[in-house]
Amino acid sequence: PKVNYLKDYQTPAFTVDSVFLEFLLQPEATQVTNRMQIGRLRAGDLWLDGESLDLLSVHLDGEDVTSQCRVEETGLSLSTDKEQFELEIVTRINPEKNTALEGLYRTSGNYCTQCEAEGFRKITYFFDRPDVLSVFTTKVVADKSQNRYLLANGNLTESGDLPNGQHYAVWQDPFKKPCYLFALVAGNLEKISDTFRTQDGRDVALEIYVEPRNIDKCEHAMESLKRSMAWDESRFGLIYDLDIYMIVAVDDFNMGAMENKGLNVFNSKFVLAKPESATDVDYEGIEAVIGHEYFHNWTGNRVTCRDWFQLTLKEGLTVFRDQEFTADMLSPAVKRIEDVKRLRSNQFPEDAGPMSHPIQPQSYIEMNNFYTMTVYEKGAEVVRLYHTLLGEGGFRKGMDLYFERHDGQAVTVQDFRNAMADANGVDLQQMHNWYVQSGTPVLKIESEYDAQMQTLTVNCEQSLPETEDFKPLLIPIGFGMLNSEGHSLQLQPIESHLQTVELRSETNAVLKMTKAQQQFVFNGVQTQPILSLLRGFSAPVKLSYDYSDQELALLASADEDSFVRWEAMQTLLLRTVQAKVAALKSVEEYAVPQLLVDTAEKLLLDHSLDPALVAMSLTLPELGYIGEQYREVDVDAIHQAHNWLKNGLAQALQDEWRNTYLRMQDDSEYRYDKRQIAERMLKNVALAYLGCLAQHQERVFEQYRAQHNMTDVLAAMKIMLHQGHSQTDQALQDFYQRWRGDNLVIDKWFAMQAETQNETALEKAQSLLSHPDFSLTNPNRVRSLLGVFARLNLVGFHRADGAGYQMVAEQIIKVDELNPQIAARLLGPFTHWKRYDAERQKLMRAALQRILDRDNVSKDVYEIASKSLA
Ligand code: B3K
Ligand code: ZN
Repeated sequence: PKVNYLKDYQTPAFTVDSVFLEFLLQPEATQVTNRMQIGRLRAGDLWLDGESLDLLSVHLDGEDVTSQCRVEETGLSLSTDKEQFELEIVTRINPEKNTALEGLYRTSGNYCTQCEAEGFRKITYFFDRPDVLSVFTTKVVADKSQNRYLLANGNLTESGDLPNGQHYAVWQDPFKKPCYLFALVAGNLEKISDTFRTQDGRDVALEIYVEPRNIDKCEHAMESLKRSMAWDESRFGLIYDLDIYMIVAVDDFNMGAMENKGLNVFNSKFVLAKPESATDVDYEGIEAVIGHEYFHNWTGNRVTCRDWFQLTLKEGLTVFRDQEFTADMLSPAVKRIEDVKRLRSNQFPEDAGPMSHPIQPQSYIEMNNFYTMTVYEKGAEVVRLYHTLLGEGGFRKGMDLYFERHDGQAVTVQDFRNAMADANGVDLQQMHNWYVQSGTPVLKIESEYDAQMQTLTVNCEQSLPETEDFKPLLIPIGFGMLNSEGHSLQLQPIESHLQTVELRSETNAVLKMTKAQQQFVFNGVQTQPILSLLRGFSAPVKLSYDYSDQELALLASADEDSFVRWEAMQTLLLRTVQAKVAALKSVEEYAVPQLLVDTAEKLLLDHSLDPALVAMSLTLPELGYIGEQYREVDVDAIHQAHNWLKNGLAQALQDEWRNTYLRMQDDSEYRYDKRQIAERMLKNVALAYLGCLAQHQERVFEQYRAQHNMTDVLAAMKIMLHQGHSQTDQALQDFYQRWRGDNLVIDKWFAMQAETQNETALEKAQSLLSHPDFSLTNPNRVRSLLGVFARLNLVGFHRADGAGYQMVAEQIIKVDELNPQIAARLLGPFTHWKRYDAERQKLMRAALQRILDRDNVSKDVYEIASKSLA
């Protein structure tokens, strides 16, 4: 397959000043007429991208030139030397047979589209690249009884009935856009409506379209949309631009959602919610994704990407914006920790594996493979660096200048950086190194205290382990010092360091590291201090600093930065698991350290703390994250040590867990608010520990039976499954009967079973494959069973005999025939084969080879499998 390189970028040879599209919708034979007004910028033939299209006719300024076109598998070319012309192309496509869910497809009998990244070429021949921007008019014609609503981008300008039970609608989008933002939806949906009054006094119609059975689950999405619009106005001064904003929820969708101009299409998982059927995590996800897609209207749509290598320009920035939105809606401290966890357990491994790439990749075979944690989440961390370095005011100035310069354009990450730099009169050239180097930087810190001079010297060293010729990064290091009582010390950098140490308050600083090695010195330090490092997780790096357990215990209970407190407690827990893993391999005895128990107890007894922070601090690190700490992952030992520590803490703090559980009980009606979420979180962490103890089993089942809300129900179910409680099967059956027919809840039913790690995990997953509700064509269902099993069920997937690998590989091959994007995603866990023992390596490689060695392997799967084996 062909490799695309950033270095080969060329500006477009033609402009499309306007395009008129007409769709005659038929499930198996939709006719698309595409009339473009084209202008020439450079000499040469005309090349239009197109895939899997039936070409019916081509007219150039009214003349039939169909027979002069050269049609290839990936597009069509035509010789002409005209400067300005009209080209009309008629093609036929089959939405019903489109199981790849890219281009125009059917879901539950409705029509919808997904064009990003390069799906528009499956609808018609076009310049399918983000730097060709055009004004779109879309006419949709369809059977009226089957398609009550006909939707496309922009404003509705005309509609009416036609003979033979047909009707039509014409939509006009006044804003120039690339074709990846095109959307069309038709079907028998129902909608809820609302309005939003903008800062400048315009009323925008808001509409959410869903399948009729879901109409009672849209309210939270609508409220989230209004909050997003208000937030973007107040935080960034960004106002919505069309008269209408539509969201459509569909059950079959490859990702979370899509920011098509004025007509977002969503995976129903990120729209539908009611307390009985959605968890706090679902509610937060909906608010975040609704926000994310809405924020794209400015960062992505009004200012778009020049080419796909710039993807992080819109995604990193928009993720940063949605993170800030959620932080403002809920709790900044909690949100920051959630994001760090996500980054570490998903992006760090990607950065360390065979698919490792910089946030600005330099080449791709299939662009869809680069919608990654690196481009999104690490990209957002890099945007956060500007924010940390420039401050909220400086960042805002940069954003303002970015829009002033580039509204209506397709630009690059350099353009963004230049706006940030110019608006603040600073040099940000060094930030470039974050865009072009892959891998997670290691930040090694050592400190020296001189009691005589009362100085503290902080020695910092950065490196990128896998990169030769590494170029130093600009790393802001959040910093503070504590005395042995846990009080913050005043910070006095020495005179010559005033440039590189930026004081944010008397006790809080940012050390600006620009060199491979750098020293920061503080005066007037009267006692040996305890360092608080990387406050707020101020950069996406791995910190190495030799803390004693006592220092960590102190930070966990006293630091002023909640990230550092959480991190210190997590490190203590991690160290304990690691010590147990080592002990399991020797004859040594090892007991849960008293210091750990005492620190945990302190947190549980300090009622002034945010319950969410206590809950997150006392949750054991995930198995995957623990595995990350080892060169060779011993799945069984880690699993065993993890369970051992959980049981140990359950025993040691029995009374505190019970008291906490009771203290966090709340029988009032479910609300999605900060306090309730935090209390449920801590309550369910306490219940998970209690669930380890036989005498508290009944409590878990009680919580299930109460059916108070899905957060509590699901927490109880997972504990029962994990502990193998005697009521588990009864609860599973009851859960299924209650919710059969509600796809999103049945997804949870599959996922919680797929996740449960025990000796029969694989057999369980296998039996679920033949459950009547399992389907290989629905991405959510595939992810719930196969995605969860391969990614989270380490015990089942990595079974020593290779049966786990074999089962997943077989399914990936089947999925690849239907939906290559989803198949490629499922490969993720296989790509980390180097981290396992020799025998497992062999088995994992064999599975990859089998997936790769097929005549009809998709380029999506080919790219990932071949790079992993190389
Ligand atoms: N921009 C889309 C993702 C498109 C993925 C294409 N395979 C959703 C988002 O990031 O908002
Ligand atoms: Zn996005």
